[in-house]
Amino acid sequence: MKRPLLFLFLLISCFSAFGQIDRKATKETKALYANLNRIQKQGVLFGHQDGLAYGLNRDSTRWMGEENRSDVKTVSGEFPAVIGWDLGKMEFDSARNLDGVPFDLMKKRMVEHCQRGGINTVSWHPNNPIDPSKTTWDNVDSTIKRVLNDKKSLKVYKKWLDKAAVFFKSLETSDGTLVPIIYRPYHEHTGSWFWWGAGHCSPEEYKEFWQMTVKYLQKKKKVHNLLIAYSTDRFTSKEHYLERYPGNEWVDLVGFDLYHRNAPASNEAFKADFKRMVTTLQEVATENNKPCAVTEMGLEKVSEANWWTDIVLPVVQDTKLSYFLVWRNGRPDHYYAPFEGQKSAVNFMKMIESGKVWLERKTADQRLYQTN
Ligand code: BMA
Repeated sequence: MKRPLLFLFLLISCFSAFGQIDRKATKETKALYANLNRIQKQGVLFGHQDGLAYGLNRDSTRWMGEENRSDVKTVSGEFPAVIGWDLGKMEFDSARNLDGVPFDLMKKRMVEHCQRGGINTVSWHPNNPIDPSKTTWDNVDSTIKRVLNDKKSLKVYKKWLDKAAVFFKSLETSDGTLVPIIYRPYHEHTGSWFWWGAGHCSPEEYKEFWQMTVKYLQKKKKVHNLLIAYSTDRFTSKEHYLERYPGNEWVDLVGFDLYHRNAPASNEAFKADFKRMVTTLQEVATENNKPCAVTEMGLEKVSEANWWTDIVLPVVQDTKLSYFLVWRNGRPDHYYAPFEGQKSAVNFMKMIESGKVWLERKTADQRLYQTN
């Protein structure tokens, strides 16, 4: 290769290695991607699923839809840095998602959160496109294969994607700027509890389905405010983690989901597993030039009073992780973040006071949507 050509080639590969996959992404989406890379190792952002939509009161009754409220804010004085949302039931034009969050409210809170400088991430637990009466958890075998090969099912599936595309493109701030979203499709696929899980499709089918989906949203529907996140469930090795990886041109951020169950008996085993998986994830992130995150985690009812500083902080601090997100405060027997009076609330603040885990203020200071 001639010198100038070689230089051009190196320049292009350098840009493609560090840029996000959608070349046409909005300025703010590109900035978010660049800033996620820039702030690596400065701090890990704290995230909470549905954290701006509902939660629990001191007496464990539920609240929903209040302005300016989040359980983390009641405990700490600030909102979480990252908020997770789910599109489940959007496929049926339902007014509320699968966990009862009105889509109108979701949209409003997403925009507000972005305007304050926080990050929104979206998952989707859709019903089954082969038989829409079956939920995400109904394990209809070979769904992906059938969607890919059957025109009618593909049409149903694309109609669902159309709805998500309309939603993503409607997320606008008051000055008309699109809200960047970390979109995390077909998660926990190393497990088999969802129709896209490992037991129901081959690695090749999963990859093809992923690529078709991302291509449809970005190229056909021209959704340009997405960073695409790949997130497995538990994995045993780097090879296992990458078995269904669709490729660097189809993924912006790498992550995994991992829940802590059976505490306290499992505390040490969980910590060791969590550490091992974070280490592997960082290797994958470094080798593929991607930011990384723990896209879902938690201990139900945060039943260990010192969970945050004994188990979480030692593993997440001083890593490349962009964020970790705990699951929703859905019911008195199903919650993952502290709320007023909850037994881990004091310890949660201790984690925040370490300065290693950031809530919204420190995150907003980084001006993630601006090019620095
Ligand atoms: C699960 C539980 C369910 C919920 C689902 C999707 O972990 O929280 O109650 O419907 O996630 O958000």
